Amino acid sequence: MRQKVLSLLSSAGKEYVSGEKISLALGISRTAVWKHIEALRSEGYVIHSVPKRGYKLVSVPDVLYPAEVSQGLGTRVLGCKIRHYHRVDSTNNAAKKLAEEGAPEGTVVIAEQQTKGRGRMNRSWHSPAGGIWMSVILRPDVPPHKVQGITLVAAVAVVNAIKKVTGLVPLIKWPNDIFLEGKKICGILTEMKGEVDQVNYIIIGIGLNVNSDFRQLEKEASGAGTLAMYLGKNVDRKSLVREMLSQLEANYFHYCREGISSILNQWRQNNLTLGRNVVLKMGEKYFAGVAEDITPEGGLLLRDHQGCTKVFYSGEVTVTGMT
Ligand code: BT5
Repeated sequence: MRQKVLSLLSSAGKEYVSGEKISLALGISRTAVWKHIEALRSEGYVIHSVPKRGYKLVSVPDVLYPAEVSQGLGTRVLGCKIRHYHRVDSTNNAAKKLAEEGAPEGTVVIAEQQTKGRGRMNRSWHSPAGGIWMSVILRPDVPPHKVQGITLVAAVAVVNAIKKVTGLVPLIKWPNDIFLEGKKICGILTEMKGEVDQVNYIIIGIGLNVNSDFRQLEKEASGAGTLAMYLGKNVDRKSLVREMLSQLEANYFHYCREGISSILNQWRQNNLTLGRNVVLKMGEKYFAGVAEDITPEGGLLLRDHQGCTKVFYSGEVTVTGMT
């Protein structure tokens, strides 16, 4: 109901809407209207009220509330349900719990802050206010060895969304880090539950540094950057979330229908790894060579200095120079 009160106020634009009109439109008492207005105010919405004229929505908070994200969201499936937290341990954990309880494909979890954000191999992911910490539940009909491909789908979607909303041009470092001018601005953590031959669900966790205080962020995660730091101003996080969900939905359904080849091409066009001399660290071992290509399964094809090629499915890549 609070959502409906909000929609009425926001569709009135700069006009006042009387309490009576809201109560008639929604079939609730004037006292109930007032209670919803107070609840909205406590969430950060600024609503002016003038006797005999009613209420006017003056400003909305910079919080990724489901009602705000959904407004103008052009997707069919992704974001069909959005769960929002001011603070949560990890949106991937929260999404996993929802997936276990049967949440449908496209369910999204968003948090303003994470207290135990995770990267790969249980590394920590620093998640202060001002970023986008979001997880999406997918239930694709693919075998488990194809899941890494969906990480590529997500990386391409995030890059396209950042380009469209900010004009900045980020690049992907294999397997799933997104960089701007040498700084890591985004990481993607894909987790899955499945049987030997079938995926039960996938959680795509996206951590994007948007407007957080970058000096503070750098202290916690050296080499990190934010979009605002490059743009010189804050970015509208709601538009960015909406664009990421639309791009992800389009790429994901394309991938399910047509396979990975066009996504791979987009990945190749937007990466900073291929064609470079790299060192790949896997556990305690190091492999040096030229990053030649990405495989349809998301593996990195490395040619060592003796000319032998090998495909790697995990590891840390450091770019050491041009070939
Ligand atoms: C990643 O791991 O890059 C994947 C990060 C995924 C985070 C999202 S947020 C929403 C969802 N919920 C979660 O709990 N996780 C996902 P990895 O490649 O392992 O990189 C981790 C490393 O990045 C750390 O060891 C730090 O060096 C660095 N790092 C930590 N926080 C960072 C930040 N905010 N920005 C840039 N780098 C960071």
